Amino acid sequence: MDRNLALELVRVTEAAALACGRWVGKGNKEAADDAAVNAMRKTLETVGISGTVVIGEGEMDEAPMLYIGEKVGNGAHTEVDIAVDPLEGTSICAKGMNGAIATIALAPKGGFLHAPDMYMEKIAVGPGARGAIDINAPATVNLKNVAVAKGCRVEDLTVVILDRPRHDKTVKELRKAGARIHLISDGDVAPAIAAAVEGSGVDLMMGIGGAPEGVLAATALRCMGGDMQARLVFLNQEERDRARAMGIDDFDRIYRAEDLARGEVVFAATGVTNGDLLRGVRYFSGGASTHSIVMRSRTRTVRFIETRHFFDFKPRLDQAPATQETPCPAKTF
Ligand code: VTB
Repeated sequence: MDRNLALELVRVTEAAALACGRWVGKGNKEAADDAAVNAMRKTLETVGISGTVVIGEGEMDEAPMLYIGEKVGNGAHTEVDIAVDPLEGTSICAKGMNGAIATIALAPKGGFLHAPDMYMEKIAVGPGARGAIDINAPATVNLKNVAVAKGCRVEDLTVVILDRPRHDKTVKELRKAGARIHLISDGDVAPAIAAAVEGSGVDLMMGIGGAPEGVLAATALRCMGGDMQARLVFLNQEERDRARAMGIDDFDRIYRAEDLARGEVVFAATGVTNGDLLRGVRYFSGGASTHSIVMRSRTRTVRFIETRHFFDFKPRLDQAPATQETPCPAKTF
């Protein structure tokens, strides 16, 4: 895979972040998502690939852009599969809260786990705790093992977990064990990656989130030598049937990062709002700055890129929105 593709992908996530960056705090998550999707799709047209979206915004009829099966890229001969989340954390963006990112990942054909848009239980750590996690073990045991691997105390560890009723028991257990907890309202891809970044202040990401987000996180962790275990969470028979139709027959299977994202993979993300991993889009007179991460599994080179964009010279990148408010629904599961 051409290594320059990595930088091409940053252009794609930058464009998405700049587009939805204008919607931060405007209370309209659909519009923010639309802006990111359109910008990502447009920029992908310039990238030298023949890509197929395998993880995207949904099925063709429910998502006009970047739907699963959509062909993207300029038609060059490199055939790849694409996973996108043009705005991971739509509610975060709409509320102007921390942790929204624009992200894309690329794998050789067939490299990403093919699963429905459903829940996935995940535990992710950085290279320093590789081999220390076990999704079947109690949270306390994982904490102890990660602490030993990292040469610190459980009290020094920070665990990021989605703030959902389904995690109440785990959160209680983590607190009892003495770990520090960072509850997040949405967006579990960025903290999984942050766990693999020395000095980010995040040691583990765990809990039940989206399966597509799990595949994106796994791609990034493969590029960083981090470790992840995951298991699909089926809520009903329909989900089992859909998964079976996609070739999944072992419903209890534990997936490692290497099973979720196989072969030579590339990952890029740009911050939309500030987070543990990336800073958000910041505007200045005549332009804006973005903060991105881009990496490849082949070399494990991790680049953080700070870019200054000047709208007088790239007017396409700046899209000021009309104002409109849509409430963000409360979480119950
Ligand atoms: C996570 C998170 C997403 O969905 O995967 C979460 O990363 C899981 O679903 O940003 P619930 O919201 O139903 O708990 C998001 O929060 C939104 O897609």
